[in-house]
Amino acid sequence: VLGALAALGLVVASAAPAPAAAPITTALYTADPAALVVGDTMYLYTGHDEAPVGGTNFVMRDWHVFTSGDATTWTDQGAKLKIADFPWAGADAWAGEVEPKNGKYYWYVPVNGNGAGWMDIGVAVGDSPLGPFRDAKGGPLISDSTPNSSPLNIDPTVFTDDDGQSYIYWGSYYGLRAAKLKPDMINLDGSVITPQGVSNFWEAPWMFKRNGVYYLAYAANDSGCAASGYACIRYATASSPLGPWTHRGVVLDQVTSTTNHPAIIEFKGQWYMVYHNASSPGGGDFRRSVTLDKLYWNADGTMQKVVQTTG
Ligand code: FUB
Repeated sequence: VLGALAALGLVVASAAPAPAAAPITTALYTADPAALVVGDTMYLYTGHDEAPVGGTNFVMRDWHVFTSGDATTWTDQGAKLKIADFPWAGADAWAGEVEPKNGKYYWYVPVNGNGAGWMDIGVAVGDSPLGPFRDAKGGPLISDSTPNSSPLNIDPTVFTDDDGQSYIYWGSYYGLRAAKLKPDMINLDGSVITPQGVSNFWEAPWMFKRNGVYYLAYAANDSGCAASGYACIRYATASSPLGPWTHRGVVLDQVTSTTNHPAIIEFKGQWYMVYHNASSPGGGDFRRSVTLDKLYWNADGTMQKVVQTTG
């Protein structure tokens, strides 16, 4: 109604400034958030961009953990995991995610395994959300030698259903893959599948469940939602954890960085879209910053498009 009145010139829009789209930190560049709520705390597990100004490639050597009690003020708990924690890996600390299970916390991360292929997925384990974390397996959980794992083994998202079964999704370059995890969380259980119905998947899957419905958000880079070279966040729903999926639309438009990477989570009764952009001072495609905005639901279980706070 207010919008209609404003269109008729009958109300003047409030002059109150929108709250700034504050990055979780300006002390370092962060990317690829994964969110986890434990008790009264939200944990963000992020990548760490260290490319120089003007850099044209990712320089990522470790992952940080940030904590907050109000989703506004964040504390950097430090680099809780680094490439050197995986003796078999050599570079590229890309987008990971932490999953609690069995009283432990499993941190799944893509790394350049220095093997025959390019990227592998490893897993570290710790006894608390802040670790300390150690390599749980002594080698990759997923590598180029895993059947059907091609084209690119990055961006793992792990989801545990109400019956205790855990699933891992991963992939990039239009290749999405999924598999069950064994109860030990460090081995795949059964065959790798290619989930069906995930339109325009590019990378960065994030899976969760709400009101009995499975949700898969992911980065897409088609011209229907993003300029050339950029990504938006699309999502799909399913009635079972391995699909088939039904595409539901765009939940986050493109941002100021070419890449984007979603984490969608409820914290203290409010849902959030956690993502990254290049909007911090000195930022860029390889000097990204994690930020978050509120996410709202429609009555039919679809997500409203997130309004990016621009400050
Ligand atoms: O940060 C490196 C890569 O860029 C991630 O793995 C992708 O999700 C994209 O954000």
